[in-house]
Amino acid sequence: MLRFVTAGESHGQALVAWISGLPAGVPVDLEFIGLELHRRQLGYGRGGRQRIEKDQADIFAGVRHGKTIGAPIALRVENRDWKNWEQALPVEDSDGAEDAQRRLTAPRPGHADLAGTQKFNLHDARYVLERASARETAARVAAGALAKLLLRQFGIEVLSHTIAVGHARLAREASWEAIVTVCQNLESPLRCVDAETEAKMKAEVDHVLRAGDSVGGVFEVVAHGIPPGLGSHAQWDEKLDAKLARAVMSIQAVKAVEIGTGFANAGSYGSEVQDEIRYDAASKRFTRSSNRAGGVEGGITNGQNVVVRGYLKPISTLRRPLLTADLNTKEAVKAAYERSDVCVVPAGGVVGEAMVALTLAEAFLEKFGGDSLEETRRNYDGYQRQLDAF
Ligand code: EPS
Repeated sequence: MLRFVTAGESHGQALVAWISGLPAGVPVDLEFIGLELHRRQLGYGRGGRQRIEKDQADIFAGVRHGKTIGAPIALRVENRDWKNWEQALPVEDSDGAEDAQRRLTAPRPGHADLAGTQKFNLHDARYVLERASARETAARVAAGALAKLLLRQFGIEVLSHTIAVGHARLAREASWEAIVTVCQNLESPLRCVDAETEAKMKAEVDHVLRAGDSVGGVFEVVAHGIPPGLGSHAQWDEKLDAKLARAVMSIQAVKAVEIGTGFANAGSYGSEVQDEIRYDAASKRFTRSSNRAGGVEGGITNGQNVVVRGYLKPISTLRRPLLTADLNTKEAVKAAYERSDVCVVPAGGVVGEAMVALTLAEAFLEKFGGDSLEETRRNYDGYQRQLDAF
C-alpha cells in the first residue's frame, strides 16, 4: 500500500516527507527530484520568499546505491528562511521568548487562521498559518517525484499546464505534445500553451499586483500512458475519480476539482458528452474520438489520458486587506498582511501533478502489486498480454 505524509511548518527548520510502499529497485534520480522542486518555485506572481528558498530534497532513508530498497523513504527539504525565524518559533521555551513571537491576531478571511485558532484553542494564529501554509507542498512535490519515477518505469508521465488565471482562460484544448513543450520551458511565465492567452493571464497578475489584490485560476493535470483498468467501479471508495478529486482538493486554496470537462458536461446533452469508442487494430487497443470523460469511466481508467483540473481561489493574504475581527479584542480591524504570493496557479499545477502521480502510483500498485520492480513489471507485462488477446 502506497502511503505518504508530511510534517513541517512554513518558517520552521524544514519540511519532511515520509513515503512508504514503493517496490524495491526503482531508480531514484535526485536531479529529477530537484528539478520538480524547482518547477514548483516558478511562476509569474510569486512573492519574495522564492528568492530566499532553493528547494532540494535530502533523502536519508529508504534509498541506497541510487535505488529504492523497499523500506520507507524519508526526506527533508530545508527552509532557508528558518534563520530569520529561529527566535520567533523556537522548539524550546525560554525566558523572554514571548517577546520575539510574531503573533497574528487579525485572522485573514479565507485562510485557516480563525477556524484553526478556535479548533486548537490558540489566541494567536501563528501556529495555524505555519502549517496551513502552501509551503508544505514542497514536501508533497518531493514525494510525488518518487511516484513519478515509479510510473516512468511503465511509460507513464504526469504534467500540467495553466488553463485560467482570473478572467483570462485558454479557449482551446492543448495537445499532449504542447503540454510537454511548455513544461520543458522553465522560462514560461505561467506555463500556458497559448502565447496570446498567457499575455492576458500576465495582465491579470499585473492588475492585482498594482491593486494589492490576489488572483486565482485553473490548472490542468494530464497523465499520459495510463493503462485501462486502474481503480474500480465495484465499491464507492475504490473509484479512481473520487480518489483523484480528494487528492487535488487537498491542495491549499483548491476549492473545486473537475475530471475531464465535467463542469461543461453537466450542461450538455448526452450525445455531446460521451466519447465514442473505436478499435485500433494496430495497437490492439480501444480508443476514443474525444476525451471529455478525462480518462476515467465508472471510476476506472479507460486508457485515455487522465485529465484532472484544480480550481484555485485567489490567495487570502491581501496587501489591501479585508475587514476581520481581532481574535482577542473582538474589535473590527483590517486582516493581517504578511509578505505573500499574488498568483500561484502554475505552482499549484506542479503540486497537482504530484498529487495525481501519487494517486495513480497507488492505484497502479494496487492493480499490479509487487515487492520488487521486476515483480511489478512481470505482472504489468502479463496484463498487457491479456489486453492484446482480449
Ligand atoms: C504562503 C505564504 C508565503 C508563500 C508560501 C505560502 O510564504 P511567506 O509568508 O514565507 O512569504 O511564499 O509559499 C512558500 C514559501 C512556498 O515555498 O510555496 C502561505 O501563507 O500559504
